Order: sequence, then structure tokens, then C-alpha cells
Amino acid sequence: MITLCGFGVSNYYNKLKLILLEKEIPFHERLVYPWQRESFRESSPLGKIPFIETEYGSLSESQVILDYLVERYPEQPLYPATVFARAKCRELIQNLELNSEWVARRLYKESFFGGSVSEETKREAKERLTSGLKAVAQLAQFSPYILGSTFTAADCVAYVHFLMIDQTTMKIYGENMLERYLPNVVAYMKFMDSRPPIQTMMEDRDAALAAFLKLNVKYDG
Ligand SMILES: N[C@@H](CCC(=O)N[C@@H](CS)C(=O)NCC(=O)O)C(=O)O
Repeated sequence: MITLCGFGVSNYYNKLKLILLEKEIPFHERLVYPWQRESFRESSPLGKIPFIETEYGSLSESQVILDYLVERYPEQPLYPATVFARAKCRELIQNLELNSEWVARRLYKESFFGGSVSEETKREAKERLTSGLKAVAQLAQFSPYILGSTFTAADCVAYVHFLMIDQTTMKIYGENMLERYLPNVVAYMKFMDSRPPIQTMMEDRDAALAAFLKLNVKYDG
């Protein structure tokens, strides 16, 4: 049995939760906050969440975990059928994650956690985010799923990261950069909202956010 460890506000945690729900893999959840990192460094060397516990040991890094789940549970495959199409799916995921969300993340301290980031960081992030989102726009299809007619792992990744990029760019730049570079994104997110796994994840996310806010701890992502 898989135990997903982390907290439900994290987009990387929710990426894996969506994969587990979409693939109908039975799993437990264990609430672990990033600031408790010394208690879980054995399982996640950088002290980041999410990580999973399995009967074979622990695994960290969400994309590694995603690939593990896809290989371990081949039913309801969430990668395309051919080798090249699978690589294209990973190419899109890399651009969503490394070249877009990971760039926007530099702004979360100000957009979500009440701190501030320098003007230089904002300028630099905007430039890099523009490149990342243009790459996503070039690779994405939105017809109706992000890679065409079939739901894939890239949809799980896109949904959770789009939520963050949308809110962050509105707050920091007063402009929704997602909508600027991906004009189909609004209809896409609405379409995705009708999926039961997304609804479950979002309800749990609301509850996790309320619990996190009640803790009143200082955390900046
Ligand atoms: N590359 C990692 C990113 C995970 C990540 O950044 N998690 C955040 C929560 S969304 C975290 O643990 N932050 C605390 C920290 O970096 O110390 C993955 O894909 O799992």
C-alpha cells in the first residue's frame, strides 16, 4: 500500500494525489508539514514534500514518484501508448514544471505568504515565465485534454500548477500571464473541474488550507 506524505495545500502533493485518484490506486495519506523536515529527511533527502512510503522503502521527488506509480500500476495508463508520445508527454510536463511553475515559485513568498521579493526577482521571473509559458503553449493542444483526445499525467500536472501560476501572476504583475499565453486555459480548467478526482482533491485542498491557516505558522514555500 502506498502512503502519500505531505499536506494538501501543496501543488506537488496534489499532483500525486490526482494521479492516485485517477488511477484508482488505493492509498493512505499522512499529514506532514515541510517545517517538520528533520523528522522525515530519511525519506526525503531535501526535506521536501511530497514523498511516499511503500513496502520497499520511501521515494521523494514528485516526477520520480509519478513514473514509479505509472510503472507499478500499469492499469489505467496515464502516459500515451507509444515511446515517442510518452516522451512528448514528459517534455510538456518538464516545461510546465521546471520552466514555468518552478519559476513562478520564486514569487510565492510575496503572493501567498505575506513576505516580499525584490523587483529584480520579479523582472527575472517574468522573463523566464514568459519563455516557459510560450513553450507550454507550443506543446499543448487543449482539445479537450492538454495533449489531445486522451487524459494523461500531463493534465494532472497542468491543473495543479496552473492554479498557482494564475493566482501568483495576478497578484504580482496585475496580469494573468496564463491567460495571456494560453488563451484556452479558462475553458480547459472549467472542463477539468467536472472530473470527480479533481473535485475530491480540491475539496481536500480547501480543508487543508483552512487547517494550515489555523496553525498560524511562518512558512514561505
Ligand atoms: N521538485 C520537488 C518539489 C517539491 C516542493 O518544492 N515541495 C514544497 C511544497 S509545495 C516543499 O516541500 N517546500 C519546502 C521546502 O522546500 O523546504 C518535487 O517535485 O517533489
